Amino acid sequence: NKKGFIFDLDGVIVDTAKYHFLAWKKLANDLGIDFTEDQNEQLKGVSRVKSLEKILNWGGVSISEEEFLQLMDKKNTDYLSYIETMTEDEILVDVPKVLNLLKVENQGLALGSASKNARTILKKVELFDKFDSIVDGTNVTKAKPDPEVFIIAAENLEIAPEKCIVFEDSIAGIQAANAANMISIGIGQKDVLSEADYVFKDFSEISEEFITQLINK
Ligand code: B16
Ligand code: MG
Repeated sequence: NKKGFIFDLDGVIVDTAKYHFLAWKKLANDLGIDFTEDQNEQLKGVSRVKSLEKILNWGGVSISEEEFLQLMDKKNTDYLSYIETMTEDEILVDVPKVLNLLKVENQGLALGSASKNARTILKKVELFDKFDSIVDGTNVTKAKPDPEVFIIAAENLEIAPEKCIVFEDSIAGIQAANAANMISIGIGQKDVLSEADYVFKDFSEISEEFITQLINK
């Protein structure tokens, strides 16, 4: 009884949102645009291009295509300087426990992230070798809520979408999982992730029994 378990990265495995926040805030402020934690929330699961478009929109600022590309580059260089300092201490609570359990149970394990830096981050926190397949922002053409990222992950695992389970912290990601016909598990707040099949605050709330039930479903 083999299922595919697909994990989002930012907000599920590690909290890189705080580094995205610092880098986007610096960029926005340099352009004279305010940037709040609340706005950062709205960028979760959203691609780099879409994020910059949103920030410019909020500030009512328009720039040339060339400057747009330069700013994206600058943001990423700044973001990577934070990633550089990451260690396995930054893996979110009980993630290794769940990954190890799934491994022991011989389940398919994949990463499904919008980030183009996913592989770098997984290496920093020493989880790169845990996944049978890694699908990230460099492998997709359509961003979440489009299901592409999760569909490719299922294909790579050679497991039908209906037999896949997705862990996601963003609304767009839950919508993508639902559109892919997969079981969606929200990691975060129930009121925010109301479209998910199940919601847990974090992995410490997910019991071994629950995982076993998912495997045997
Ligand atoms: P990058 P996820 C997403 O990661 C982040 O939630 C989102 O805030 C970010 O803009 C996006 O990756 C792109 O990241 O600039 O590194 O390519 O949650 O899909 O793992
Ligand atoms: Mg996320």
